Amino acid sequence: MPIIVAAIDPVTRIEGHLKVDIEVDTVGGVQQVTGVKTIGTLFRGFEKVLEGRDPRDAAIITSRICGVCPTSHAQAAVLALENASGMAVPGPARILRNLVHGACFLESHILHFYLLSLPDYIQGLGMPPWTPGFEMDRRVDKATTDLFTAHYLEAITLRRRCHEIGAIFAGKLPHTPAFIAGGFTAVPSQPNMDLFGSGLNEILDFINSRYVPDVERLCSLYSDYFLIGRGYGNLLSYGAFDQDNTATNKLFSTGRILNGSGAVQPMNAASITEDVTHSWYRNSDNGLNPAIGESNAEYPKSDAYSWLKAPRYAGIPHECGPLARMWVTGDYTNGISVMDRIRARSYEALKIALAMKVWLGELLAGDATVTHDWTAPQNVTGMGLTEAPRGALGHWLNIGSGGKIARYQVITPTCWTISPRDGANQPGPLEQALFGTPVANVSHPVEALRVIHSVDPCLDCATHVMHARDAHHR
Ligand code: NFE
Repeated sequence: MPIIVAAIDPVTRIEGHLKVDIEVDTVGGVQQVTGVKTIGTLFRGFEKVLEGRDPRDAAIITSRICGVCPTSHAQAAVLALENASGMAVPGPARILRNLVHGACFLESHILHFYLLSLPDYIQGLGMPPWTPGFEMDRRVDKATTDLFTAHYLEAITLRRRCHEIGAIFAGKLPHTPAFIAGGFTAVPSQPNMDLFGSGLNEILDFINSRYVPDVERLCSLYSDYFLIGRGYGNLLSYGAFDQDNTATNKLFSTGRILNGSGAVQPMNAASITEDVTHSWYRNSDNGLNPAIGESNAEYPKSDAYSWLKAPRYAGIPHECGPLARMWVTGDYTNGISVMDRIRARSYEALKIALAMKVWLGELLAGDATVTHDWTAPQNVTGMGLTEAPRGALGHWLNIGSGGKIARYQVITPTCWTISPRDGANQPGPLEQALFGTPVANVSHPVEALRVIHSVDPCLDCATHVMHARDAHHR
């Protein structure tokens, strides 16, 4: 049978602009994905925007990279500044950051399951955004569909509650101004802590009574998806949510898993490089560690097909995200697949919400020791590693002799997971996960879409700016 080529362009129900080209052929009697390219269609350019600016602007500006994980960018930026000056933040600042950052994770995970993934499986309401959609194997009966749909509508309110409780301390969400180098801008008060606590209880109740049971329902209806979309099985976590001021006791551990098994491997940021062989960046900047990284666009460029670079750890592709975090931390080791990613994300939401209750209990009303003064050091480098809802997030910066940003590099989770091929011709993690995915109807490749959505792509985080005169997808 000839190879059939399909483009999912744009992939909908993600953040940002992603195109996925797939080739489908019949192998061993099964029609399946035999070739794939994941294509980031926009240039991000925030690195260039930051050059020459006051380092304290970094948290405010990089938050604008994305509306879904802005708090994670603020956190990575202030960590990079504090790392550059060798500063630790006061305990209450660490807790307040955790609470706001946690609220961001809960909002994003609820969004992912109900609004972005669920329409790949159930009929829903006969109206946009449920229609138009791919034809698919509907396995959910009417009563269960009605239940899912009712919870979908509740999820919209609960997402708002997540932003509301975060904004109690953050001032506003998304794009909080409260994360500053040296600490946090708000002092907790008893009424604010009570308000946060009651909102958090409401969200925790939704996670316990709706989100986790709904995920289990979907897992049992589509249990074949525990065997689809595995990929390399290489998992990466930078770790996040400091539980004390040691910087080693984190809710999510730091480390890596290779090929889905074995002991947790160390993670040393010196082993991270960005390959640009198949990316629209200058080949002369190939393979740099982000501490000395460059983002110089080169378009057109032969053999290039994405605006995402290809981050590699010791040359090896890794996926990141909730499954990686939960695995490295020892909380989830069932498997690596579409359904495992969805299930680990829901368990992670529960773990974070419960941890937030503990952190809230550690705050003292009126404790005003929330920040230290931060003055820009000169001729230093800094690195801020944290986790965003979609996985490992890193900011690297150099501060020059004038106390201004001389260099800035961002590697987002989506850059890891949705990277293109590298110089060794190794596919990116999502590309690898798509190989072998069975596709029943190539005009409606919903099976591929389920694999894509399981990693929750955010191309906003990965790529950004388009030229108005030249804005078509490639
Ligand atoms: Ni735009 Fe983001 C997260 C970051 S993904 S959502 O989570 O950083 O690359």
